[in-house]
Amino acid sequence: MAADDLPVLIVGDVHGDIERLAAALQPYPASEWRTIFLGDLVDYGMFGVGCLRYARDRQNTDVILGNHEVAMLWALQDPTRIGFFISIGGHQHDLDELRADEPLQEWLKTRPLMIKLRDGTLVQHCGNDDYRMLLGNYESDPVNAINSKASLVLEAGDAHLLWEVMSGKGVFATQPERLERWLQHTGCRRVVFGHTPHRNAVPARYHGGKAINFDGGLSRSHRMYRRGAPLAASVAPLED
Ligand SMILES: [Mn+2]
Repeated sequence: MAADDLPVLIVGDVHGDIERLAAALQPYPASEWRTIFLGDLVDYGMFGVGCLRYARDRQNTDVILGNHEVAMLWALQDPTRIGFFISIGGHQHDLDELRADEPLQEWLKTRPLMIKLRDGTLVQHCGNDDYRMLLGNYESDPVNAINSKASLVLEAGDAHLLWEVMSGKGVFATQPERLERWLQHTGCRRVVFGHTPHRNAVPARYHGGKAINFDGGLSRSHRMYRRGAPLAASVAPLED
C-alpha cells in the first residue's frame, strides 16, 4: 500500500526523548501508518539527533521542520549562534553529531515546513500564520511556495530568516478569524500543529476541530514537562 493510502499518525514535539517516542509508537507499526512528525525532534532531551535519524529511517514517514531544527541549522551555519542554540535547550553533542553527518544535514535542510494532506488537512509546526511572511503577493499554491522558499533559504545559509518566521506564539487556539483566513488562504479545512504544549490527555481541539494541537509535552526534559503527561496527548491517529 502506498503511504498516501495509509491512515495518518501524527507525532508532536519529541524534543530528544527517544524512549518515550518509542513507547508512544509501539501501538502503531510503521508498515500500517503514514507517520508525520510535526518538527522539534531535537533539544531538551539528550537524543535529538538520534530522534532525527529514527524518524528519517522509519518507513512511510514524513518529517516537517520545527523552530528548534531551524535554530540548530542556524548554529551550524553561524558559530556565533551556538550559545543561543544551547540557551533554548540545544546540546553541543547533538550539534557535533549533525556537523559530522553531511547526508543528515542535507536531509534536514530539505524537509518541508508544511504538508497538505489529500483530505484537506494542513500539517505545520507552529499554530500561527506567520509562515505567510515567506509568501509573495500572488502565489497560486501557498503551501508549495512556502516549502520551496524554506529550502532555498536553508540552502543559502540563511536559517535565521526561518527562525523569525517560526519563533512566534501560537494564535489559532485563541484567534478563530486568523485561523479561518489561514485555512482559506491555503485551501484547507483544518490545521494540525505542535510547538506550544497543551495540557490535555489527548490532542487539543479548537473551534470544532479546525485546529488541533498535538504537542502534549512528550519529552521529560522539556522545561514545561508535566509529570504523567500521557503519550496519547502527542502521538495519535488523525481522525476524520
Ligand atoms: Mn517544541
